[in-house]
Amino acid sequence: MIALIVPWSLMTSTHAVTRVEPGIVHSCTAASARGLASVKTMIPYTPPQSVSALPIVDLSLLDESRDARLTLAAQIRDACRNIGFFYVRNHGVPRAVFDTQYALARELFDLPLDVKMEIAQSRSAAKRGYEPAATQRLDDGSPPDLKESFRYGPEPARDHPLYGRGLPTYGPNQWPRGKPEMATSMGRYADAMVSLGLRVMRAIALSLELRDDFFEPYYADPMTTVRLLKYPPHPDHALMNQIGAGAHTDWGGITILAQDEVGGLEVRNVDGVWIQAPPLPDTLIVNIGDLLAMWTGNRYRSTLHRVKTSAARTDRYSIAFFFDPRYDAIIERVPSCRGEDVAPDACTAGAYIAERHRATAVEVEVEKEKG
Ligand SMILES: O=C(O)CCC(=O)C(=O)O
Repeated sequence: MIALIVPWSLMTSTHAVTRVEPGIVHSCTAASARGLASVKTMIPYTPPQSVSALPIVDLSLLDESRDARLTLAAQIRDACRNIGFFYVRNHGVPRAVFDTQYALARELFDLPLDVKMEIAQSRSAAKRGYEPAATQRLDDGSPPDLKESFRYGPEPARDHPLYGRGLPTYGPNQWPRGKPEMATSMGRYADAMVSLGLRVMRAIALSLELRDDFFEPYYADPMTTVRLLKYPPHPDHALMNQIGAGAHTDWGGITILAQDEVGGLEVRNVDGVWIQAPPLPDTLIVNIGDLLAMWTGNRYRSTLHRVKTSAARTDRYSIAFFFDPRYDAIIERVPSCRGEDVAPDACTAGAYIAERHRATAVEVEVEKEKG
């Protein structure tokens, strides 16, 4: 791996992942600055600029010359500061991988409701499984979302210290009965996204004037979720302000989103205007989550977005991949985003994600937990 630039970051050695006792909850406001106050700011805070369309970056530049990598880093830096979203082209994942995954999503969502409810996410402390419509309220000022979803991800080994302790992602997946091939086929998608996620995090590290492998220790054993989403056509019975997915920010490191051709994703720019994020051929959308914003002292924006359901009689499918740091990583400002002024906040990644799950779940009957 090529370490580009960063004489400054090489002078610092404070970015090791801090581990805490598994399961201990750390509040995001309670943690201390741990003696970082004397470090100079490399990347100053600058107010975001208003954009009317999401920028597009070419990820293949990551494998090219030093100048090409610097160009990519600068484009990502601008995108993350201004809107927190960008399209990625030349991401390297073959189209067939997405075709297969969409076909599997259709097959899963087409199952009878009682079969899907056998694998309800409410039965899983690891937050894996099927979520029926109206069981998540991403915008707490609006009615529950119209989408249905299915979450799964790479399964840690059963002797993993965090496995089965009731923590998000560190537990078994739930697969629909009679579909033994689904785990294997969907696993290929997750593998492709993990590889891509690591590449994107390298590009983001460069954009923050850090070594390109800066985030790797945090992602050694990450919280990783693939979420299949199905949005119905906008129903006649929808309540006021009830849409596919209410306005929200994502919670973790980055999200990599594949969407079909229907459209409906909107992102709020700095002027408060909702701009469209339509599907563009052969691209994916990457957006910054709350933890990455925290890592940067909010120089990078974790931006509100929402999904409107279609007025046409069409279902919309999308596949979100949430690539979040390991549960017990303490997230505090990266060296290039520390200032002399304020004590940086810090929190554990897992505690933050667990709290967001709790805060957005609509009250449902919780059956026996599977771990
Ligand atoms: O389906 C989409 O386009 C966005 C999904 C999303 O925002 C989410 O799952 O957090």
